Amino acid sequence: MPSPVLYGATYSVYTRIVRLALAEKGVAYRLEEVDVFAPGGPPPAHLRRHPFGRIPAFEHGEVALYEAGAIARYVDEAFAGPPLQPDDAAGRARMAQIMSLLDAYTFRPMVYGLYVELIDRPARGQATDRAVVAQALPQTERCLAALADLMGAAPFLAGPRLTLADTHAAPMFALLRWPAPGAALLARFAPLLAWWRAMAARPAMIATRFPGEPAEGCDS
Ligand SMILES: N[C@@H](CCC(=O)N[C@@H](CS)C(=O)NCC(=O)O)C(=O)O
Repeated sequence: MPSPVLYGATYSVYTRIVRLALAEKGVAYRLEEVDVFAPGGPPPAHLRRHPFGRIPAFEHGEVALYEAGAIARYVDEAFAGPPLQPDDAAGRARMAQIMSLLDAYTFRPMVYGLYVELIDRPARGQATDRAVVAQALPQTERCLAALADLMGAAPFLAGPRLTLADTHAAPMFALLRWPAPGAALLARFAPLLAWWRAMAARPAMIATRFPGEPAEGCDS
């Protein structure tokens, strides 16, 4: 079987989610860059892989997938390496709950509401929409409170060991702590901050940093 191919971009949160799962499993793969934000829209070849024109998409032999959570589960189950899902039904359900919470409630305020408005738009010479930021801050805080509650005293989001919940969350947190208001919000949740720092120090996270992403703490 040939090595898997991941179609995505180094700036993409959802591409990084899959890259983290591949790296934590120790799976060699090829990243084929696809720019879905190109002026003409996603390339036609990519629309055949992903009918919604998003990234990532994934191929491994005959297996072709899109949707990061599904790809990450496939990577965990199809390859050798440390298991990235809990052994028990309750643990797997908790992991899936956190991944769903991140997709449904967290990604938009954390990434578009804070990172894009406060870092990305100014870097492009565009004005920050303060109303969007003002709305995103309490929405993000609610997500952090829910995650901290679900995490309890465990070192990882879904229990005692690293799971796909952690690899799903970490790229979003990398963008959250980039603008100062995001970092300040995260600092109010001590267990989540400790989790983030441990995640940021993992070789898989360091190897997949977003372009221009500031290093965390002392690892630079
Ligand atoms: N539900 C998708 C979300 C993927 C997604 O939104 N990817 C972003 C990049 S991180 C994208 O392709 N955005 C292009 C667009 O919004 O047009 C998944 O889980 O893979």
